[in-house]
Amino acid sequence: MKAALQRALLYGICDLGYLKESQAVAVSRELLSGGVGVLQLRAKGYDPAGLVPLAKELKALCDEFEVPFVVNDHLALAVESRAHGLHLGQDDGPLDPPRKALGPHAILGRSTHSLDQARQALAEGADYIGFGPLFPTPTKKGRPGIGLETIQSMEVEVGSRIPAFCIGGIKPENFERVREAGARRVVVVSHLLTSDDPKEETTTLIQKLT
Ligand code: 3NM
Repeated sequence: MKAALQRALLYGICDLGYLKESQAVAVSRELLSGGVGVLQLRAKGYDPAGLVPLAKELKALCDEFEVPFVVNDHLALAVESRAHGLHLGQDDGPLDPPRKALGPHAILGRSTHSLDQARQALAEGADYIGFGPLFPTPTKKGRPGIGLETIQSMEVEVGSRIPAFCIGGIKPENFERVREAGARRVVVVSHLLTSDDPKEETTTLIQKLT
């Protein structure tokens, strides 16, 4: 799945802050049909033990599309669902334990919030990074936007080595500015999950990234 990760331009998140569990698979299928190149399950505040059946379904769905399935935060859930990868924040510890638990082919991602953190994630062996939030966003409350100024340097130093996905408050209104600032790959959450037609919106955004 690492080759598939390299091809990914738009990273989709099945975020249970926006979707009911009962909608999660159907909406994820739309994102995948529209062309997202990675799918993450994000479920802040949920008991991960209760998410095993959903995670297994999403893993099977991602296999169908040959797209990596990544679990946010919870190593045990990633192991149980045989996810292709795990996404960790700045405070979630080193990458060696999940690497050992998930195996050498697992995809390990790290959230980064500055150029320096992006460099560190590359140095510690992350397979990809998230870089943001570019703009303040209700999806990740309480974080200031880091702006667009450091995207270009981040792309040159880090994005040229591992996939780097800009994230946070990205929507059609600012998409062109984000692209012009140098972003090549993005994560879009609320805009896609609150759209009337997530598949169509996904396709539209991907066209703008190619
Ligand atoms: N992580 P939206 S920003 C999940 O900067 C997440 O690490 C971020 O959602 C980070 O597209 C973010 O709705 C939220 O703004 C992205």
